[in-house]
Amino acid sequence: MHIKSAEFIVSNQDVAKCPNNNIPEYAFIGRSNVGKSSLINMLTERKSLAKTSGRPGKTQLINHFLINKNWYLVDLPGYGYARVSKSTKKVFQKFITTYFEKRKQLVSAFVLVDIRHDPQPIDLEFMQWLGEHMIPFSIIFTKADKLKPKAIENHIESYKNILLETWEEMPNYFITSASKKIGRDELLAYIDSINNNLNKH
Ligand SMILES: Nc1nc2c(ncn2[C@@H]2O[C@H](COP(=O)(O)OP(=O)(O)O)[C@@H](O)[C@H]2O)c(=O)[nH]1
Ligand SMILES: [Mg+2]
Repeated sequence: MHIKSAEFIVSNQDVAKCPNNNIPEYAFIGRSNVGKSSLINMLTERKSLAKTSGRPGKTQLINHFLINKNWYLVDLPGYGYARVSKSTKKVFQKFITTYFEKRKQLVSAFVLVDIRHDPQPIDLEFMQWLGEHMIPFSIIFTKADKLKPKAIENHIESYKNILLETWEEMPNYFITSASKKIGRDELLAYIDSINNNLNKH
């Protein structure tokens, strides 16, 4: 997919105020600092469409970007657990879960995880939550330039083994690097193929 245009449309915390039309959308989410802004800028070939920064947890907004005037790239805030008073129950921030529960235009989520790290409970729990809510997702491993090919292979293998303890099969995944532009073509082709299928129906 060639990116002809990438426009910022709107930011807000209220799912009800997200664009009200039938354009398919793809949501990017992960812990702060995972490389989400960098990946979005790499995909769209825009230097600062999504602001990158070393300061975690700054963005707490749902950001809609319109790509090629035919799909939305949605930049979600880094997730964390919400504090629920008098309870040790772990729940994700309300506006993130509300977004996924309510957003009919959502085609698929992309859950970003740093390829250097072992599976983190919060990432696994979030994937579990998506699964329970029947929300399709792919995993995007970020910062692949930080590891050698063999280490990437080993890491994916052990990640797979842990996921297979709860999943029947390994979710779809992509290996990416924003700095080396790895995985860009694969990811865009994947989104393109889904969009083309949607148009057929
Ligand atoms: N080596 C390397 N560093 C990256 C990559 N992507 C992001 N980073 C760095 O990771 C930090 C967090 O990136 P950012 O995109 O702001 O993460 P976000 O908080 O998830 O939006 C920054 O210091 C980036 O320069 C990558 O592909 N390779
Ligand atoms: Mg960011």
